[in-house]
Amino acid sequence: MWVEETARRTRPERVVWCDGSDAENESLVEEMLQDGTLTRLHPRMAPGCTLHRSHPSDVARTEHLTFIASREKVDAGPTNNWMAPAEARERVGPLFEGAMKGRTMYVVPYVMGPLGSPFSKVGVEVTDSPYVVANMRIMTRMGRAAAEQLAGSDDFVPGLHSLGDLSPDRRFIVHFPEERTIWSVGSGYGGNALLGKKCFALRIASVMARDQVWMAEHMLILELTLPDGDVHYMGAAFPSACGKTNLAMLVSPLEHLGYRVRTVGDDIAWLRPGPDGRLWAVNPEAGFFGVVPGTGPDTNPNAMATISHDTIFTNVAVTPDGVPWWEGKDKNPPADLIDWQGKPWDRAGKAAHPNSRFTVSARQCPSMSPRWEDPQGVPLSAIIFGGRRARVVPLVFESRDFEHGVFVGATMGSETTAAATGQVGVVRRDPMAMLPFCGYNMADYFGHWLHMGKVLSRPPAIFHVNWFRTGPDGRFLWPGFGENLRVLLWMVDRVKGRAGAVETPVGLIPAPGALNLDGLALSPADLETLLHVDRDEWAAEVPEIRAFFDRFGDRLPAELTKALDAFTQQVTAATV
Ligand code: GTP
Ligand code: SPV
Ligand code: MN
Repeated sequence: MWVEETARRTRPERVVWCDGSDAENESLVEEMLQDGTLTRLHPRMAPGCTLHRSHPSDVARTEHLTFIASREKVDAGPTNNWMAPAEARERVGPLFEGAMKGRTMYVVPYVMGPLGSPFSKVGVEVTDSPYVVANMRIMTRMGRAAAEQLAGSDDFVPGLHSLGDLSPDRRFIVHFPEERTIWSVGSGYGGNALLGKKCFALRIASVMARDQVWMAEHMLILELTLPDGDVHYMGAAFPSACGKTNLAMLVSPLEHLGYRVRTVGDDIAWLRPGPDGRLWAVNPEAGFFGVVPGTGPDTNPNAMATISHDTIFTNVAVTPDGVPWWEGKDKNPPADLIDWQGKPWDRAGKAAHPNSRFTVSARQCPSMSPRWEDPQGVPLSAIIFGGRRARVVPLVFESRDFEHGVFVGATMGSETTAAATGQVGVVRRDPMAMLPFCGYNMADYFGHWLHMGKVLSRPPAIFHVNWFRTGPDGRFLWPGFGENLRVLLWMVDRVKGRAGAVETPVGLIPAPGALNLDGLALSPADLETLLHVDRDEWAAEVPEIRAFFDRFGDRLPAELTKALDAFTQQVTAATV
């Protein structure tokens, strides 16, 4: 009924119910190759790969055009754009009228979460973009399996998507949290258009999670195996383009000693309290929509293997014979490169767009954990928050307890990146890396986190990391990537109660010698800077954090006000 109603409104030339089969995908891809939506890449160097160039004004999420249409403004909260549902019907509704004239409307049923898992949820996206269909097929369990899981029930999240005219002036991504419905028009790009991802699995799911006592988080999930066979799972929330995919696919420099990392998820985690009082994590996605630039054999060899075939590349550069290229793939750009806009590369600007992406099935990733599709999920030993901070924030610190960890997450800041349109490199508060993704009032979201801490009898330890601290010359002080393992090992040792830590105003940092740096060429001076907690620098952060908290008025949980007061005291009080 919903599909019929949508078709009456958007008036497509035909309606196609997607089954997700190979044959269906092949004919879709063929169509897109014909009309130029896709270009086939080099048959030997990039077998099964295609390139899509999006409209140059449609290359990243547009947060200023993303709305929560709750009935009451206060339920969207001060950090979301709010649009009254009636206004959405008046302003956005007409953009769908006849929007699919002359186009095909695809009906895409999909499951978020492993098939058959009690925690999985069904969505149905209606879209006029075959590129979206091809991406959804990789990113979710799409087609017949989803229709089967739905099995005649009406318990699904409807998402209506149309490319419209791709003009940012007529672009809206609107979420109706009470109706659990999504409308997106005017963009074909990633998080704006693949409605299962940020729109459903984070914004709508966060509302469901609040009501049903679970959590929907912008987190990777990784598995860490120790030499004695002990296995630990960790969830890490970093803002967009701040290192989730890379950490999830980390190749251990100490693999020969039995320290190994495997991947469960790289972007989103659905977390539930288990009967054992621990927090259990499921990756609702089936693929990766990952940042391409910076992905190379030295930084992320697992991703390189994953995207070596059957991958959709969006907005990368290519050689004339169709070999994809991007900054960070290797040292020397090949001759005669064609840039992400399809023009000869002038070598002045970037060849690949800084937010160019790969879409690829998780099954192609050599580091997937055998438990990545476990219907019950995996139990978390630790949660890691992190941001991109050139200054102030140390490499790693541990919160004193879960409640303090919520304060650490609620106050985290990060420099903006190319994953969203707007200025890049500006520090903003991005609590739990959820600023653009929380579907309700963030003050209530903080309250929900605090509540979860009480529900869990064995809550995960909470840490904060920063891989991006720089020296005066602008160079990253920490080698990052695979070497981040060393920080994970300290965390596990802390969880097991066998690593030393030192109190600072922000939390506990590794005691001298507690970080395993064997075989790492890191100067003692750089290590000292990396772990340094400067009271004056942190004191300078306080007014901004306080101003951020003030936006929530009396809706902010009292625990957080108290924690900020205590923190302020610690960084401003005279030392003895
Ligand atoms: P989204 O998909 O937007 O949510 O991003 P993400 O959090 O998965 O970020 P990703 O892992 O794709 O990394 C983004 C950029 O940061 C890439 O260019 C990486 O090369 C770079 N990066 C990731 N990890 C590290 C690190 O440990 N050190 C440094 N210096 N750069 C890193
Ligand atoms: C992000 O921006 O956090 C992403 C990419 O993971 S997108 O799917 O566009 O949201
Ligand atoms: Mn993301």
